[in-house]
Amino acid sequence: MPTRRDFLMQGAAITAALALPKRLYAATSEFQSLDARTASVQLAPEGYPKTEIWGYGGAMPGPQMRLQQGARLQRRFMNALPQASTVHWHGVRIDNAMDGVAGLTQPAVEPGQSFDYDFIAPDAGTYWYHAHNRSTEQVARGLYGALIVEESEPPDLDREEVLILDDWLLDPEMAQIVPDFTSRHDRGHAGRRGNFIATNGRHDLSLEVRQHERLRLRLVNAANARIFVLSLHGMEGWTVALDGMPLPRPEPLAEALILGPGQRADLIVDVTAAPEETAHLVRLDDQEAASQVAFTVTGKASTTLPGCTGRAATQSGDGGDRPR
Ligand SMILES: [Cu+2]
Repeated sequence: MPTRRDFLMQGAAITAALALPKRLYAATSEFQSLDARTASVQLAPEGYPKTEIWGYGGAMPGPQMRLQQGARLQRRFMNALPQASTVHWHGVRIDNAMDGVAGLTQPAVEPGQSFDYDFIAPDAGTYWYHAHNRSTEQVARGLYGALIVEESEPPDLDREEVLILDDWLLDPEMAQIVPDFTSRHDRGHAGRRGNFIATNGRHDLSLEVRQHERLRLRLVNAANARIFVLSLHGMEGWTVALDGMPLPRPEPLAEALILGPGQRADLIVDVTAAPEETAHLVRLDDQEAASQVAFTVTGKASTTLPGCTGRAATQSGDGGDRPR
């Protein structure tokens, strides 16, 4: 007759056997997966067909990655695209082996295959990741996302927003991506310029803010060729970092900010527009101003902001309802 001890031992053995495949699985799945695949998204306004894109996680932009300075990022890239691809971590100082440049630092990852990216992010800042095989096609189809490396002592802000600016070349009837990525005309002119401009995949991105709120706007230009010329309306702002590098001192954004393809800029902005008004990140196209992002002012924040440096956070006493 088995003793209680035998039974327990047997139970332990069974548990161990059951645990074995699970443990093996766990050991190989430490990496979060980052898959690239085709997807349909509503890019053009409602009423138009959905646009077929290529996206990380089937989304555009892909998932926002956020980690602390000095932390480790591990992603298993799984390629479910009809083309070989890689992931490049734009601007991050990492080993060549992890830099994701097909044909230079690694072979392109074939459809159905995977590659493990594993690196430490040494510098805080605004970065982005994107495909780096046939980039003119793959980035234009939507393969990118933001990579935010947070500083250990963040500036005194109410909140931040990551804004990825892009333009898309869509056929005007079916709203599908024009599949000629090597047009001689484009090459001989200003590159592949889109006819449909979006922020975070939305042509009408609108965010709610409060008057006197201080935001960090992390801007990324993910377009192939478009140079964004930007200014602020209803907000006062400073450029505090360019391409992930902090500036020696904040620079007042008095005139236009020019953001070329691949570039990033960190702005700190104070909402000056009054409640019920709308502030804007403004895009200047050939002297014409258009709203790139609308900021609807819904109330007042409870502090006044004396300036970008040395924020004293004095109480304004104007009846703001934000918790202090
Ligand atoms: Cu890049």
